[in-house]
Amino acid sequence: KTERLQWWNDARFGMFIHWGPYSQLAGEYKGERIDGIAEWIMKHAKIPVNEYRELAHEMNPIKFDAGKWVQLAKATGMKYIVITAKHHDGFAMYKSEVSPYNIVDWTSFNRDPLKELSQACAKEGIKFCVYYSHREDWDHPGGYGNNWDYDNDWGSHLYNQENFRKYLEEKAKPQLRELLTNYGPIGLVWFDRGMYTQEQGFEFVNLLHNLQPSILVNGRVGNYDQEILGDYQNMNDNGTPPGGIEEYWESPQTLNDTWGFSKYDTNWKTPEYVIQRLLEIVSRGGNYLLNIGPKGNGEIPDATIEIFSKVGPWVKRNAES
Ligand code: FUL
Repeated sequence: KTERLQWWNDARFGMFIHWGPYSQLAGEYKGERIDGIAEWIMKHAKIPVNEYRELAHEMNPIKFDAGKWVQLAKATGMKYIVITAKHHDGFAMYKSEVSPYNIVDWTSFNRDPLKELSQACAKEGIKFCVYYSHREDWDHPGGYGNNWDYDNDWGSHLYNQENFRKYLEEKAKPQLRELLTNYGPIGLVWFDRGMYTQEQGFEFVNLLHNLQPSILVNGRVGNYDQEILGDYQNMNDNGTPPGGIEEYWESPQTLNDTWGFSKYDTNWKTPEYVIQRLLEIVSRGGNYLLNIGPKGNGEIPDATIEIFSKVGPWVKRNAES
């Protein structure tokens, strides 16, 4: 384990990227501002699944430039990139044979952004990693959270073990197999929101290790009430622990108040704030996974570039060996 974790432990600073059809909605639905984290807009605005599917057809990120994204990470001193291959909305941001609900088959974009990013990362010496929402899937009938009875809480009371198993076997696992087969070596897979049972979590860890033995798995793969599965521990969203902890750990944080792009969220952190977090986290032995939310058209918000352009030189001067 220590050996597998070496690159990650040396890295300290990574770029998280939340990007999907929600980015294009940008915190607005039918002309109305929708509050809350923008990648959750489907839930927050109660968008019916068919309507969300229609909206997803429109995604066409013609300004997407993998080279630029990876350059930005590199210039900011980040050593790995974790991009949403599939978030809770169930939409795959890569060419998938498992379901046509993916950026290549569902939109007119006709390019596979993950392929381009993985290649740009390989070229620049940045570790390419993917986020995959393994439990939550609001599009598949068996996925967690897929309860369109919006007047009720959409939580686990409607969870049906049989349908969920179907979702795991016919979507989540096959998609991870694709990701681990078609994109070269992947540094780590970032799972989210835990699993029902520890056994189900193990199934994912094993699947990954069979395909790429040196891959890392983040700390949100298993059942949250049990011992942490995966290679390291994740802090809560935007959370730093009060003191150092013994285990390897990583703090996912975002640059404003949302992960996916929202045109309404301009509550940007300052470069000083980012540098302070970096110092705080690194001095306590952790990794800082800092999120950006590119726009639906593939552009990175100016404010993000501006902040990173101040952080990068500081990191280069003071923190990189
Ligand atoms: C959370 C997710 O529900 C958010 O949308 C985001 O991806 C964050 C990093 O993790 O649990």
